[in-house]
Amino acid sequence: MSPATLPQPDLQRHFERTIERDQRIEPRDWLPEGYRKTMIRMIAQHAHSEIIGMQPEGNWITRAPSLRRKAILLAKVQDEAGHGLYLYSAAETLGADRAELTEKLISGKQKYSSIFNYPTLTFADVGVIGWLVDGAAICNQVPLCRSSYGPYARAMIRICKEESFHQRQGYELLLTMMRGTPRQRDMVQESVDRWWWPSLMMFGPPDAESPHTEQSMAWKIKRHTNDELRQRFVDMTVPQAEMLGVSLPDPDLKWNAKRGHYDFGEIDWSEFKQVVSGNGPCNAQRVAHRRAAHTDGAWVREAAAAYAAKRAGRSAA
Ligand code: FAQ
Repeated sequence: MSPATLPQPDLQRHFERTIERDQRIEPRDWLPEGYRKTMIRMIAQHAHSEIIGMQPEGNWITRAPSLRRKAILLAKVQDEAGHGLYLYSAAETLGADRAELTEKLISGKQKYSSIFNYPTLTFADVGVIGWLVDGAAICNQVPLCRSSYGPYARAMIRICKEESFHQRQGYELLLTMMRGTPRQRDMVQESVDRWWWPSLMMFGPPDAESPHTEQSMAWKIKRHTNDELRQRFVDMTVPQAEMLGVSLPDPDLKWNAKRGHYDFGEIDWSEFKQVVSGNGPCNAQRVAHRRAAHTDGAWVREAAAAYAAKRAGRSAA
């Protein structure tokens, strides 16, 4: 009997066995409603983050200090659009409608990453986003290449390869600035001071306050908890900061030989809650910009739909 024709309890067992054996759940497989909802929420939030995430860096495209930096930045921002598109497609395999997901983003009903609600005040922010924000994204997303939902895991492989390039371009930009004038070095340090704590918040609330982690770990959607990944990011980043010659703005940051990890200070979770609930420095601006772009692009969607209908009519004839 093929899995598709099994009775309900057997379908549930088949789903659980697929997870236990570390095999992938594919779009045509039966899956519990909770799993579908969780995957759509997580993939949509991720897609929205990539799309909204184009704005902070996009702010510097016209003012990049050289043609080379402009070309690199343009390519990076275009990659982010591409990531958004793969991810919306992955959400569609679960029955989500892309137009509805966009509607939820621009009406504030669905979240995107807190990090993109902070302003990019100097060109050093472009480097620091590459180093810290893409660095945190990689740390979070490499394990998601083994996520149990096939289309998401496969999208993540390509996304991670591109994020690694993004991270290196950011680090290279900062290394160049750190070899420059004292003013350039100060600019890098000031930017690191602003982005460090928000980068740690990207991993989500502490495990004890994360409503979804336990179930998502059981379903092997998430492979590590928020706190595990945050610790991994800190451990990975401290030596990179030393190499760069910048300090991280945390007086409690120190190596703990007993734990084999860096200890770090308390994150300001009240700031995180404010940003996630729409009251960060740029939330209103980011969503308004996305809403305006969506409205301005209506004619393109209409033209594309009319063209597709015409072609479909022609091939039917
Ligand atoms: N910001 O129970 P948990 C990027 C929400 S892509 C806003 O821990 P979960 C690339 C969470 O959705 C960055 N909301 O949830 C780039 C949930 O909301 P709900 C995005 C957050 O899902 C780089 C509630 O809090 N990456 O950066 C945040 O198990 C440079 C409770 O949280 C992904 O989306 C947050 N930081 O774990 C682009 C990766 N954290 O719906 C441009 C995939 C949590 O219950 C430039 N996602 N929330 O009200 C994940 O790994 C997970 O969804 C987590 C959250 C870890 C983000």
